[in-house]
Amino acid sequence: MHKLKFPKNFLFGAATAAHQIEGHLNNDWARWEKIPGNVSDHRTSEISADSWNKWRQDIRLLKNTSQNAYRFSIEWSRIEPTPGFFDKKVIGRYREMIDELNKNNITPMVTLFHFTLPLWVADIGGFTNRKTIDYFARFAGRMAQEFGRSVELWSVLNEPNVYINKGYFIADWCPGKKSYILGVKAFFNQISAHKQAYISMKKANPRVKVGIAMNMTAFLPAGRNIFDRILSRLARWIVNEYFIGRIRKQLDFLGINSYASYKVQAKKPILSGKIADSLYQLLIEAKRWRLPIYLTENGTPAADVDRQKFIQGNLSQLSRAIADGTDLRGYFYWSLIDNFEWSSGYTMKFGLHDINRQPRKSAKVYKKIIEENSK
Ligand code: IFM
Repeated sequence: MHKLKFPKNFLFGAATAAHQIEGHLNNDWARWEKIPGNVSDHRTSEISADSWNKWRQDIRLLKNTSQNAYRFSIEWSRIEPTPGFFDKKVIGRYREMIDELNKNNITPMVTLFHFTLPLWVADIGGFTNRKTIDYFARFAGRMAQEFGRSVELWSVLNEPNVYINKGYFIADWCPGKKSYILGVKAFFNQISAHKQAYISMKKANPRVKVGIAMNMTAFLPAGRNIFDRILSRLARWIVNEYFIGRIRKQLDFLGINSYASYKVQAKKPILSGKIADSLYQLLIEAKRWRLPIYLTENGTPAADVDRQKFIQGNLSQLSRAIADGTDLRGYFYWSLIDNFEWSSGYTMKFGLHDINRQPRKSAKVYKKIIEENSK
C-alpha cells in the first residue's frame, strides 16, 4: 500500500461509550434493555466488556496498537446518581483513567451524552422536558471544572439525530416512545442543551474545546434530473446540516460519525445504492463549516477481512481529503473492542478486539498504518 499523508500530531484512535463497554450501570437503558423483546439476543449490558474494572487493559490495547487517542464517554448516571449529588469516588475513578491516558501520550476525547440518562432525568421525560437542559448544562460545567485541565477535546452530544430517530420516531431504542411531537421536542431541547453546556463548560474552563459527534450520511442524486437533485440536497440538509447550523457558534470543532451513504431518487425505492468514496465526499462537504474536523466514529461489523480493507480504504480517502484542503485532525475507529450494540445486543461486532480483548488482524493492520504514517 502506498504511503498516506497525515499532518503531524494527527490523532489515530478508537472510540467506545460507557454503556456499551463498562457494565454495572443503573440508567434508563439498563432498565429498558431488561424488558423482553427490546434486545434481539435477549442479553444486557450488565457485564459487557467490564471496562469499569478493566479500563487499564483497554489502555494497553490502545498502546499495543500504537494509537495516540481515545474517545470514550463519561456516564452521567454514575457521576450524578441523584439530583445535585456528584459522586467523588466515581469522578476519582475517571480521573485516574484520564491521567493514565495522558501519561501514555494518548489524547482523550470525552463524550457527555451517549444515549443514556440517569433514572431521575429519564423519569421527568428526559430531553422532552426543558428542565433537562439545565440539569445537563450543570453536569457539563461540572465535568469541565473537574477534568478541563486534563481533557481538551469534548464531543458533548453523540448523534442527536440518531437518538431522536431511534428513540422517538422508530422507537426501537430507549426511551421507546413513538411520538413525533415528543421527538421534535427532544430534538430542539438537545440543541438548547448543547448551547447551554457550551456556556457552562467555557465558564468552568475556557481552555476546553467543545464539539459534537454528529452522525452524517453521504447523499448523492441517483440521476441527473432535478427531482433527484432536490431530494438529495434536502436529505443532506435534514440529516447532516440542520442541527450543526443551529449550534455553529457554539462549536470549536466538528465531529463526524460516518457509517452510511445513499444515492437518492424521486421514484421508489428512494434510497437506491451506496457511494464509493462517501467519507471523502462528507469531508469535502464539511469544509463549509470552517471548523477543525475529527472523524469521531467510523466502523464496520463485517467479517474481519472486510474490516481490514475498510480501514485501509477509508484512511486513504481521509488522506486524499486532507490533500484537498480539509482541516481533518483525527480519526477514531468504532470500536476499540466488541461491545453491547444497543437493541442488537452482542450480535454486531465492530471491534478491533473481541470482547475478551484478543486483537483481530484488523488491529494489526491499523497499527501498521499508524506506524508508517507517524514517521
Ligand atoms: O454503537 C454505535 C454507537 O453507539 C453510535 N454510533 C454508531 C455505533 C455503531 O452502530
